[in-house]
Amino acid sequence: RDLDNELRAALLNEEFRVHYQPLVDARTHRVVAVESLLRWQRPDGRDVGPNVFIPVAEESGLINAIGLWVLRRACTDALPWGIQLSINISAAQLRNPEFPFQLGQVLEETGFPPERLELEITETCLVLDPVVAERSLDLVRGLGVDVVLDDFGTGYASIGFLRQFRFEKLKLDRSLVVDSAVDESLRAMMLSSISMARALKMRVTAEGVETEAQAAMVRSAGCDHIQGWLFFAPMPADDIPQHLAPAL
Ligand code: G
Ligand code: G
Ligand code: MN
Ligand code: NA
Repeated sequence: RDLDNELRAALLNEEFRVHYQPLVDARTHRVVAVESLLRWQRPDGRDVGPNVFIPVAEESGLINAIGLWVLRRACTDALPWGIQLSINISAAQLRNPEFPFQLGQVLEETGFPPERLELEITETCLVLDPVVAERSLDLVRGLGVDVVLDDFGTGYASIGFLRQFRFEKLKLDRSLVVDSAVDESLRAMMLSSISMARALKMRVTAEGVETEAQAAMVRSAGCDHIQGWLFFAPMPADDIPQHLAPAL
């Protein structure tokens, strides 16, 4: 309750920031996309992580207002960068029948090209209310926006699930990447996940890559994109342009 009131105030007082973590092409190491990651610094100077405050905002429904703010901020910041923008979306947002229309409005307002936008969702978004979720995703795709399954390898996502929702992209969770580098049988599972994704025409990102060995492994496994501290940590918007390839 207290935290929820603080979050309401934080939104009004503009205490939220959006940071961006670059994703690189697995072969060329060029920056091809950024993922937006929400940050909150309280007036007392303490940073509170999204793992702490997002669940609270989901519980109260405030996530809808916060999420809309993130969409506007991220589309505005990333417009001149000319690369893909990936934004995390909560289950509560996807269940909000207004969401696809709000998204359409933000695209129109900001002029952000829909084909450069990707929404990251987790399987819990979809299993709670698959009928509503599927309808929202259809509307989102109707706008020209891609859908990414985040945190793959931590839950229960099955072949049937992947066939049903037809994600454009899959993000292999950090735990799968890290453990595969040291465990042969897990590596075999990761390789077959990637083959399966390819068969379903999905692109694959490996998350949480921190070492050269992990990067080499996920590249040879066939991942398209790599995200992780080995290349870049999340950073403020102002720091992104210096990492982009010069326009031709
Ligand atoms: O960047 P960090 O490791 O602190 O992020 C922690 C978690 O918070 C991640 O699971 C990420 O998906 C989630 N998260 C970060 N930003 C947002 C956001 O804008 N909206 C939602 N719904 N989740 C976010
Ligand atoms: O759940 P989601 O995949 O949206 O969140 C990604 C989270 O992982 C973010 O909080 C981000 O800050 C964090 N992250 C990104 N790269 C690395 C990394 O190389 N190592 C670790 N430990 N965390 C990372
Ligand atoms: Mn994510
Ligand atoms: Na993840």
